[in-house]
Amino acid sequence: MELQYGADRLGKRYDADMQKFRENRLGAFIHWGLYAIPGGEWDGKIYNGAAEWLKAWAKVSVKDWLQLIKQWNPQKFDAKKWAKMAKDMGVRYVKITTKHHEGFCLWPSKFTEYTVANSPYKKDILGELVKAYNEAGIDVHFYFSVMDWSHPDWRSNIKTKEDEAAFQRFLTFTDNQLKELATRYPTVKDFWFDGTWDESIKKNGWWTAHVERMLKELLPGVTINSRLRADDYGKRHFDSNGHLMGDYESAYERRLPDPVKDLRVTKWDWEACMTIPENQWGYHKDWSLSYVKNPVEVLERIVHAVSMGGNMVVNFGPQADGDFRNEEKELAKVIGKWMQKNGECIYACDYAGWEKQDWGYYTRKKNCVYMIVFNRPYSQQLAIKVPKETQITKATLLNGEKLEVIETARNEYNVGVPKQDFHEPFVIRLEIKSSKETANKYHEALT
Ligand code: H79
Repeated sequence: MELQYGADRLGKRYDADMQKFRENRLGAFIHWGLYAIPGGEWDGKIYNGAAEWLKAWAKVSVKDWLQLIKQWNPQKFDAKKWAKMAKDMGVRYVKITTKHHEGFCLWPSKFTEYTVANSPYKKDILGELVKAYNEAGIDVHFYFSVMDWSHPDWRSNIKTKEDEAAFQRFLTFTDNQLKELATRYPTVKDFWFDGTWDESIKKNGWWTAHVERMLKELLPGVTINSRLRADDYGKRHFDSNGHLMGDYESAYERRLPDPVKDLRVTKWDWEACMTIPENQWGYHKDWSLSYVKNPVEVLERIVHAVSMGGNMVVNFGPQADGDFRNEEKELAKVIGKWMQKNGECIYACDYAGWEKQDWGYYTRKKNCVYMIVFNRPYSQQLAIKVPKETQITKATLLNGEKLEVIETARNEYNVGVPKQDFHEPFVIRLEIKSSKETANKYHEALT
């Protein structure tokens, strides 16, 4: 099918910027906006829904909601501390909400009055964060919600001529904000679009293609998520010919592919994002209302994503005072400690192409295949099936300690579990070689 606004490219990008995006593998999301002030509570009532959607749940008017700007004064905010926390956690990039659905901008945008500049705090939060993260060697990605509840010209659908005119004005406003972000903060590596699911955007697929091109002209190498895009027929993420639009798929939100059945995702780049509670992105004062994942559950999702050739972004919702809640600080520390020891199996690693086993996940970097063991077997044997013409030459822990490898059948091995109990998921590094020499000691059964 002939498409004007479909995929710009077939297959993965392999330039240095995309390679860096991919090799980073672990990121943090920061959801920070006015919603951190009420923290899920409006007029004495606590709403269980996502805190950054509180305006919708409590049916607060735009005017009342934006009054919160008068209370935006995060006295404990210290961009350097945030950068240190991210660095200690081992994330290689941070995705920051420049503007969420509410419309409040963390930078002093010239195109709206609803920004940090008009709050008691006044300072350019985004600018401070970009500087601090970059100084810590961490890439900054911008989250940007196209849907903007604060803007009178935003429409969820186009039904009248008036809607059409308003929405075209809205798209121009959005272009201006995006150009502003790209020129004020030229070290930004990625734009991650959200709030693009409405009919109004689906009817203006041309604009999504235009935005991607515009940002890539302003910032060569920048990466863009698939969620921005809609094609000529309003088809999103993947165009009407089934080709991915944007540079990586961003549909995995609070879920992951099936590690056995969904291997098709290894054909393109993708990035998943997750919340620590069931569904809270912005700060919510009561985390007891839903299940909160423990650090090993978070780790498992990180490893699972990398094992299928994806990135994982773990979300944080800082408090209105500029500090992080203790649960998030603690989780970041635990993940960081693990990454410090085991990061070798995450950064720059990819799908290994080996059949998944019940003890955990494989990742791969060149001739090293990593086994990340989440389920320690009572048999004391970790079973492995290798692809044809692959041999395991060595198995070690990351500290170099050798483990026993036994060939058990054609293309099958056991690695003995280490004697020590790590009390956490542990990693085994397999060195492999490809060779056509197949042992002829195995006989196929005639059945
Ligand atoms: O920023 C975080 C969320 O606030 C945002 N994306 C992450 C990263 C997000 N939340 N929900 N969605 C995206 C999907 C939107 C779902 C919707 Fe609805 C279904 C919008 C309209 C119908 C749920 C139900 C929200 C309002 C009604």
